[in-house]
Amino acid sequence: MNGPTQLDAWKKLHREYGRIRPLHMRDMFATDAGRFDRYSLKLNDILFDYSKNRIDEAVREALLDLAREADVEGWHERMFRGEAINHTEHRPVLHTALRNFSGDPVLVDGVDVMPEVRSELERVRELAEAIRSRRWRGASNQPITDVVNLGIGGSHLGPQMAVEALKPYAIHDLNVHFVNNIDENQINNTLERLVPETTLFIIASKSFTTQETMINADTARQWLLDRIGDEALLSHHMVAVTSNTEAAVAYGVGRENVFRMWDWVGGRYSMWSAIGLALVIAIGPDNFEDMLRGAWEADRHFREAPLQENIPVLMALLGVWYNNFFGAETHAVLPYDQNMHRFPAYLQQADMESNGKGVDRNGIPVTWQTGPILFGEIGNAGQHAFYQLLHQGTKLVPADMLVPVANFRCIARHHRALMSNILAQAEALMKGKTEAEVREELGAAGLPEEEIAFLLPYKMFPGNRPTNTFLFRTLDPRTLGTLVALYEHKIFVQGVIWNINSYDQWGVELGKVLAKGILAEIEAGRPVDSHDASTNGLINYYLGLRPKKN
Ligand code: G6Q
Repeated sequence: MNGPTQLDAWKKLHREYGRIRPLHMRDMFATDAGRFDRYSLKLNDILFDYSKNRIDEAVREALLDLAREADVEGWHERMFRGEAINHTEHRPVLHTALRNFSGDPVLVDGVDVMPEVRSELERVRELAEAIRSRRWRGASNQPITDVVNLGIGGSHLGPQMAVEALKPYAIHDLNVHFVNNIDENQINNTLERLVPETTLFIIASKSFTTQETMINADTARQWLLDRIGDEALLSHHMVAVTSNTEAAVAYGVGRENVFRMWDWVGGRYSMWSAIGLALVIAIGPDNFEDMLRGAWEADRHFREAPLQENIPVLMALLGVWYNNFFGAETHAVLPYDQNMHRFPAYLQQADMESNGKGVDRNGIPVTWQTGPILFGEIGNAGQHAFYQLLHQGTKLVPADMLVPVANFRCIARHHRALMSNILAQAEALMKGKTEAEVREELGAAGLPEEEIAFLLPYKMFPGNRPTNTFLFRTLDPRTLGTLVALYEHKIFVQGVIWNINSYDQWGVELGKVLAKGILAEIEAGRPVDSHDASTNGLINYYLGLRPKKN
């Protein structure tokens, strides 16, 4: 494909956009009682309502044509079959193999990777059970009470998001911490609450070279040594997850405590692998397996459901509709569940690192918009912060709202109020508030006509702001797995339509390389003039002020 703008469906969508733009969803609902039934789908315990979108049958058909013409189905088969669709790194993209319960082989270079996947999962299970059952003992024969995941990006965000989301499923006498940042505050704040003899570090790094993770690992290692003294005992307190086994062993991690990753799993798609070790320890192997099963069910749905009933395909197409035709720059993810508070951050990486690309699969700069700016926050908190802009600002911000029907420890009064909030917000964003409604409201409140006329423009809401609602029974491991996998596939479908490679991340490299050079200059400690004036100025200012002992 040369680019989506050449496709017939794209041109048709332009015409459809001109037709639908003046229409208001409020009227579409008023004239069509079947809209909810027609534009909502179910997958297991998840209801996906996409009826509050600026679409009708003709738009949906044109969007589905776009998916057909971009060969979305051909591409997902290529992915599932293990073709090297990450063409700039010459790699297959097979996070789906990590949750493949079908019994079918998954071939990479002609070799079935499933036996390895299963045996690694079994090793993860054994380690997690040893720690959870207190069989695993630290240097002074005490059980582990605290597990610290040292990792960043894809080796951090997924497990952390899921540990938070699945808190009700975690055991209580074991704390799981995450240290991703290189600033000394985070590791200091974490370590000062812990005891070396009862702490286990997971060095989670696919490459085992990432600066942030390795500096944190060094600090953790020294902290252990200062107390435990004997290097040989470190193996009781450090395990690693990496595709660079030899580097981990050379670092001092016992070979039997190095868990494997594969280069066909991208970092931001790796929470299903041993990178999820901290999560497995927290919620237990059976719950982790339920999460994998939930993801597998989403994989099957993505692969088998016809396009018009395919949730990730529809999520993707709606995103393209607003991104490329309405000119929306952003997409908001608004979970109404405090345990999902890291979900937007997780998706931010999954989406923006995957589809934040400006060059197409042929190496040519794109002339169409690619991935949106994704942001989000817990819904209720957002309502009292940035929803003002969603309702009355000048930007169109399509949003996903996610809410469980019940919580693990449900307090009915809380939950009823929560539900009323999400439903009211989605309705208000869709309907808005007309002049007549404002007049009536202010009149009923007894305001004089002059005051009503003054307040009118401020109190009106344009509405017509699209939302998808995900309503699920409860946030259990299976549902979380399904939700995350749906988003993964949505990202993939958008990448296919935009004709970009969603699985490389060259944009992350430049800063890393420059930081290395600047670190050397900082360590040398002499004034520099090798950069632009601003960078020179900042480095020299820092060198002049930094504490001399550092
Ligand atoms: C994800 C990216 C990136 C990566 C981190 C950590 O897709 O590749 O976020 O996960 O840079 O890398 P390591 O796991 O190699 O430390």
